[in-house]
Amino acid sequence: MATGIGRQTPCALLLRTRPALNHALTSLANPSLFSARRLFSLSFSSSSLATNKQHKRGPQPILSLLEIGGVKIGKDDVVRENDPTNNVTDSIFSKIGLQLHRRDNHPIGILKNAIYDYFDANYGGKFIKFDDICPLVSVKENFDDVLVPANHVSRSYNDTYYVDAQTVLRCHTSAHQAELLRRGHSHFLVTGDVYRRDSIDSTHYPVFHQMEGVRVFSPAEWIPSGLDATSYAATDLKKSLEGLARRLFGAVEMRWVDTYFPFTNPSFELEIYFQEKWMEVLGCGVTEQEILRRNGRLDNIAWAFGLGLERLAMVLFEIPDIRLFWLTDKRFTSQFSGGQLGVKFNPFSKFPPCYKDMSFWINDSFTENNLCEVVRGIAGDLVEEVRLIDNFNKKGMTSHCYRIAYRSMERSLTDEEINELQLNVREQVQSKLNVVLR
Ligand code: FA5
Ligand code: MG
Repeated sequence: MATGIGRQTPCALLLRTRPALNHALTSLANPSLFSARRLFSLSFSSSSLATNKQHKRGPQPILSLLEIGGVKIGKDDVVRENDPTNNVTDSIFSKIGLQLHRRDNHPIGILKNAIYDYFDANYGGKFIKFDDICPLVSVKENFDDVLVPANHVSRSYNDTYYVDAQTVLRCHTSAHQAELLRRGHSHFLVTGDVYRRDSIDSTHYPVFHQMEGVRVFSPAEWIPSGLDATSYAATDLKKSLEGLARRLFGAVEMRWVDTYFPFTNPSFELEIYFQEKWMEVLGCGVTEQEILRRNGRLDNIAWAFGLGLERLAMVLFEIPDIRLFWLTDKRFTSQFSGGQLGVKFNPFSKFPPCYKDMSFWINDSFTENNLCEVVRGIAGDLVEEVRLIDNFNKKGMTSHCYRIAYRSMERSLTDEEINELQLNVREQVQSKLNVVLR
């Protein structure tokens, strides 16, 4: 199950980490065990200000040295196999710098531009846009600055990709809220790639894209309304996001759900009915006063939201599986072009899935995210879903049975190929997760 940034599971932090990383976590109390180096100067380059320039970018080769938003990133700095403070994998590194949101002919880029247009039209161009801020951020920026409690599950090595004990691949664009508020911005949008260790299914992927929106109000704005500041901001927030949803989707079934985020109160999620289920597409709320106070906005009130761009694009373009966004296959990419919102994805013939079940006795450190990381490490995007289908206890031991669905987006898989993948998965699940296969 995905936990997300909002929900708090008590005591989950230390219990749900992979064995090799338990050491890192228990050692966190002793900073001298770590080279406390900060790898990256987290500067905002002037090019992080998005312009309306049309970028024409094709698929890019995987490089071992990247430059994003003026920050240089070497592969060896981000992926270090034998360092227990690091849990970034090669496949995650291969996604850094691809910036699907900056490709004007990609569904994610098309959607970003449509949302820009909505805010420009409704707020007279007041919202400043950032879409090239480096995804490597400090633990402080990702968590502390937005009041994520010290024991919140999202801080665990099980949920977040750590580059070292002080640096993570941002797990949400909220990591940039505090800095931008401090810089005096009152209306801003931040779009970027975000990274999470998560479950595997058609709406979850370990790298996805979010757009953060923040609007700060001064007392002169809410006082005439007769509403208290919080109700004023909450009403404006919902109105703004409902307007956006109507603009993008026209008539679509949606509902507001009350939720919890450490950085907003009240907090809400918007869900849209898609593929016969309610799908959560965004989180939002009225910014905690403490965040405004710390960043020099004592007398103000603000709202903030974080949109899941893949989820919205799935609804908009009728894209049934989140893995499709990463295809460089022309049969996918040629279907979309800049500014065209009305296009519906036309699936190239649907290839059959193949299901493989595996049962094992788990241990205390077993987590589904760790299992998914192992499966993805072997099968990559050929894995469509990893689902717990049976769970029982016997003599103090717990058995899990997972069903893995393999399916290529581009071609038919052979039995031989799948059997080999599954054999590898069984071996590595046993050796890396220390579970006992049944
Ligand atoms: C957040 O990330 C908050 N930072 C959002 C926010 C910002 C709330 C500002 C309040 C104020 P959450 O973990 O729910 O919240 O993620 C936000 C959205 O990202 C989700 O609604 C969903 O659309 C999308 N999302 C989350 N996990 C995944 C995933 N693994 N794959 C694809 N999309 C995801
Ligand atoms: Mg959520």
